[in-house]
Amino acid sequence: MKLAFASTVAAALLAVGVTAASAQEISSRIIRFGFGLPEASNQGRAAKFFADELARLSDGKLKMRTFGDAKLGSDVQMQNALIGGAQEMMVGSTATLVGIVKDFGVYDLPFLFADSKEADAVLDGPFGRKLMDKLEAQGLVGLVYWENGFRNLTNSKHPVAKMEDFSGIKLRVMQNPVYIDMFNSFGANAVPLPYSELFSAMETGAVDGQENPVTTIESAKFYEVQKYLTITRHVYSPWIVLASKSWYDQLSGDERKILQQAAEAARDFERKDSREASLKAIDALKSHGMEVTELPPEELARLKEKAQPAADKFAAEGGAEVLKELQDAIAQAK
Ligand code: TK8
Repeated sequence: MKLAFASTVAAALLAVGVTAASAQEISSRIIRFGFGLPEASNQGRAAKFFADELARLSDGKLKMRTFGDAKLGSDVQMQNALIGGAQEMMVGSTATLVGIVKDFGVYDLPFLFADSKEADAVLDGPFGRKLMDKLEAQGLVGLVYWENGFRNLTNSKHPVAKMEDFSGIKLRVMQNPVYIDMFNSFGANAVPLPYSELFSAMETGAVDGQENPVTTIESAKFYEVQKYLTITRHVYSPWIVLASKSWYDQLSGDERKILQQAAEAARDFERKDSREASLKAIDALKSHGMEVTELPPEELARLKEKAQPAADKFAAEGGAEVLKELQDAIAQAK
């Protein structure tokens, strides 16, 4: 009798335990998560980590399907698909958000962040959150920032060792006025293009060069079509993980919590992985035949000076306040 009672109690407790877990409101959902880089890249590895983490935290109910290589479209196309509710999630550049929230151009002003420690503090702090929150009125929800990284220049024409060497280079830039102004001021001929069209543009000679972090130059095999790499570190570029607001609004509180938790875990994984990869990338690029030029500090200073009008223009066209806020946040992070 006693034994039977004890096992009934045990069973009841077990049942309570089971109910507590399933009392979490989590529906079975498929989440399409798009990005531009290959699966075998820092972006692809973190996407996979994100999907696995989401499955683990939701007992397999939140099923994230990852689509690399811009299979769901370019960054701009995906942003619009999210706004329209045709796609659930993506990770992509903040730079191409300027058409939606102009203030996002602030991250693209050159030579702002000294290192990734400063970037992490600012992006994960109140400044980064406040800027993200401006997306909501436009139909997007920002979850976290990942690291794209410090951008460097490549081209197929000649080594770039000083400002004058930019002249005559047709250079693909992101679809963002700060980049266009900045590289034109260096003397290049800036051509805005979606990332998804970049490789073939370099292959066919439609453009001579581009600028991206060394991790991307390696994983996207730009060394097959670009001979010269110059370490400029002109901009620290974040990636942003976005959700469709119309989709996100349908999620329960528990689902949102899990989504945020998984996105943050993936962010931490991604930053560590990207930083490790970027330490090895330059040697890998050399072994693929790229010629690497370091820009001396005085040339970097000249670039910085030349880029000032691009920053002034951003400030003059409504960006003064957000720029000041970012500069203050960086000063605090130092
Ligand atoms: C990938 C892009 C890429 C970015 C660019 O979709 O466009 O050059 O650096 O990472 O977001």
